[in-house]
Amino acid sequence: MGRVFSGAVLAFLSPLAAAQNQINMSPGVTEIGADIFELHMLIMWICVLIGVAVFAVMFYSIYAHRKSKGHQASQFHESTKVEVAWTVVPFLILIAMAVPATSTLLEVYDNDEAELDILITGYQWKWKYEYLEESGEPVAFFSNLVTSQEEIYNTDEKGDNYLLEVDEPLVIPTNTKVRFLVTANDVIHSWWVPEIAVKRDAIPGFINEAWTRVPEEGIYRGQCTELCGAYHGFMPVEVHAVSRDEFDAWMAAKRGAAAAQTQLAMQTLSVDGLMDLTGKDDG
Ligand SMILES: [Cu+2]
Repeated sequence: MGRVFSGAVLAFLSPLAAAQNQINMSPGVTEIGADIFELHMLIMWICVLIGVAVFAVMFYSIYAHRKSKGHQASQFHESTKVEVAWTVVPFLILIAMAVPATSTLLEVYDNDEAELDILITGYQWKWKYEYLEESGEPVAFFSNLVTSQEEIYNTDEKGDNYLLEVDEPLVIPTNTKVRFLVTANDVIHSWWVPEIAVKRDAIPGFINEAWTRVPEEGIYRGQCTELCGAYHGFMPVEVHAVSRDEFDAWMAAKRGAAAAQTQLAMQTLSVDGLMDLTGKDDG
């Protein structure tokens, strides 16, 4: 019922949609994002209707029953009927709002049966992404802002992705349920990518969960959305959603690079170890 209602309202407002989306939240590209958007519109229109009805009655009463026309204040103190009405009516309205809100929330928090788990850690002021998989070389990397200091401080000409571009984006496969485990290493951050309907606080010592299933390939951008210090505005999120094949190829390349690095580290270690044994590292 909620969907039909908000759908009708949306259709009625469609000529305004373009202008409206400049200030309204975005439904994004995911199914869950569309559900959240519908819920938001439904609740907003219920609030608008209540506001219009209450103010209409109030303004009418003030005008039509004004003292200068000889009206007296009516006495309804301790009226059981009125008291029951103003308790029961809001109660029913709240129940009507709680039903769609709860069903959407249950969907948002349904983190089960994810096909890919990614640990996201907030740092002052960058993000770390770790792909949690049972087998294979672990893949983990930091994602840093790449907007130049020159562009930030010395020019008024800002690029299209000003402060929203990173050196290593998070890569996820499309049409796959991806679960994010969100935490932080220093202070509270928040990982937010509106188009894929994920916004979760990153709190040191806690792991919060979120998930998405992105149907379309594309680049989705977001930001840290919890004031986390001087460079809070300089830790963007960039998510690349790619086809499964492309993702597998990317993962294989990342694993290869990670393996090479591990090998290099082992070699360095063993050389150091040898030097320790022979005592030749003192000079
Ligand atoms: Cu932050």
